[in-house]
Amino acid sequence: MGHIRVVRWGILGGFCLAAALWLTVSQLARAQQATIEGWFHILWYDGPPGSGIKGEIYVLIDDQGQEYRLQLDLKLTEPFGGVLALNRKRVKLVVEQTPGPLGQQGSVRVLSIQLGMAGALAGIEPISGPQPWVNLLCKFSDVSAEPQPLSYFTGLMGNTYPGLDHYWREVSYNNINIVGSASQNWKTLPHDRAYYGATGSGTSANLTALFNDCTAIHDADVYFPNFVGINLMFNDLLDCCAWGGSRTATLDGVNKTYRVTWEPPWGYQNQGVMAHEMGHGWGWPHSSGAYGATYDSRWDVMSDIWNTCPPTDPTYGCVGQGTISYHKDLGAWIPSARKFVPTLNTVTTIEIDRLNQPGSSTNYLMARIPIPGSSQFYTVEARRFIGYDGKVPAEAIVIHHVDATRANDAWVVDADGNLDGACVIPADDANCDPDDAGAQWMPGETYTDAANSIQITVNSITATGFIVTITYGNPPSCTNTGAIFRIERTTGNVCADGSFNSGGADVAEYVRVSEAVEPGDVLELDPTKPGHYRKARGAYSHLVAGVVSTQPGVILGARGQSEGKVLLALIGRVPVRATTENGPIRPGDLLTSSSKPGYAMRCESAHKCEGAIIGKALEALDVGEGVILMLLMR
Ligand SMILES: [Ca+2]
Ligand SMILES: [Ca+2]
Ligand SMILES: [Ca+2]
Repeated sequence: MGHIRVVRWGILGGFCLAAALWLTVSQLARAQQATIEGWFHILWYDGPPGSGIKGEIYVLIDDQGQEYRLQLDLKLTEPFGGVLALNRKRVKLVVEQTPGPLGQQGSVRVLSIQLGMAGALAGIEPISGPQPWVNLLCKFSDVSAEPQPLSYFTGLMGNTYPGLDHYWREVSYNNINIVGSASQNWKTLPHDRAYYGATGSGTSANLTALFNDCTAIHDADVYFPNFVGINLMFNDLLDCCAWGGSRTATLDGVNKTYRVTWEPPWGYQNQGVMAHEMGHGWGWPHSSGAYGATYDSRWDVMSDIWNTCPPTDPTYGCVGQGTISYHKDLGAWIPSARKFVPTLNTVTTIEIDRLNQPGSSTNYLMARIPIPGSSQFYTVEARRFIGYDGKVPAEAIVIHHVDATRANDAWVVDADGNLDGACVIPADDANCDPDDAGAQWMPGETYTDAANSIQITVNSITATGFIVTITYGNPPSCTNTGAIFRIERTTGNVCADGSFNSGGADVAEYVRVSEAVEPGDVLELDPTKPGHYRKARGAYSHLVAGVVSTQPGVILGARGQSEGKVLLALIGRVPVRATTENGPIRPGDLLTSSSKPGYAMRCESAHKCEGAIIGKALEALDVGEGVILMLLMR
């Protein structure tokens, strides 16, 4: 165990002076706070099948190769855009020592972060071209087993299914390959498992010592700067886990940040684990459902490998599925022309092609929908059974909610789940399964984020993808699409550039009645039954509302049950029952209610029937009762 060396906080005038100012760990206890400087790395650890063990740790590697395991509140990383943005960057940290050791190096708690010069390898960066990795096979001095021969490792990196060169070419759309990768045969480490903290549990493995010694015993045969990544393959268990991430080191006289994985036998004996750990090497985090679990999403090689596994490959065990569009986009493998980003206040229907082995060279591969007023966004992608996606849970549209300020950036959006980050069973808002029907967005289904005015509707399945309509913000209805007649799927709006032409003569609305009525009856509000109408009763009724329609041209309020309702004419021409009890009716006479229920009569002056006018007579009625045409008025 190396002692913790720190620089007294506040004294440091320049990094070049640091060597003279190192203090020992005992002095740190008195100094309380200290500043350390070096390269910030995220290291992800993954337990064997069924263990559910997972997580990530944050380390700082200083220029002497010393590793500090950091206790880091992710809130401190928010100003930088989240912890991924700091990965592999030069940082200066104000820290304080915490009482107990965490891992073999002890632990320091981060109080503040200062981002230094740009990293040698960005945490998030485009990845393209050949990405050669070297496999170093290292035996503990007290374990003689060689779980696989050298030829196995050569095949694992190969370009036939399910070799990792084949895998990464397919998943990256040929943006990358691992041509130039090499494997170095078994050599024996200078120490036994206990020395390296390889206890088979916890996070006790001394990753620094394992890295230093495994690279040292192969140093004579390998020129490390030729490689982007190093897979450290051990012949027995480490601690709980396989590890993936990165490390800054000076090898062959060159200081460089390498993508690194630390593998127990069950790691390299499953292609999917290697794909997952190399994904961490690219800088990708885990993805998951919104339930605080990590290995629950079968949509992503960076989540659940084991449940998509069967049947296993006879040689290479569990074979990984593809990865999600968020991660492919981090690698800049999705051209901007194939990434749909909606404009605020629009409705757009697009075709999204399947994410693995796309069937078209021009369709969208993903939609990225920013959540207004935040750095969060949704991704929308199409998953189909093909190639490495052959065992995803379903052929469906899959939506992720991405927040780079949390540990698992991307969470599956699950209709029968929630977004509160916890699995609470039993609870009607959380079934804790991000692979089921709730997470599979099928034709006819719509995801709605009402708070952010975002709606994603799956319209149909195509030969190689899905048609999806994305409503973003509050689009004006009937936006000009160029079509002269259209029905908007998401809103139900009917839009036409021409006029509406109908055979009917009035506009009517469905209303409830409290008694039987006939077309032509004059109706009034029923004061004894709120929300209902009845035949108008009494002359000059101020409750009059209209006339029961005979043949309406436009009907309002047609949604829902029409039982117990009649059509009340509101505007236009309509036949009405009338009586001459207030004198003969002439065309142009104002009409109001009469003493006979449901009948209209002449109104002798507008003043007298103010508030009680139904309309204007269009036909005459000389004597008695009859039906005449009337123009509705208010
Ligand atoms: Ca060398
Ligand atoms: Ca679910
Ligand atoms: Ca569904």
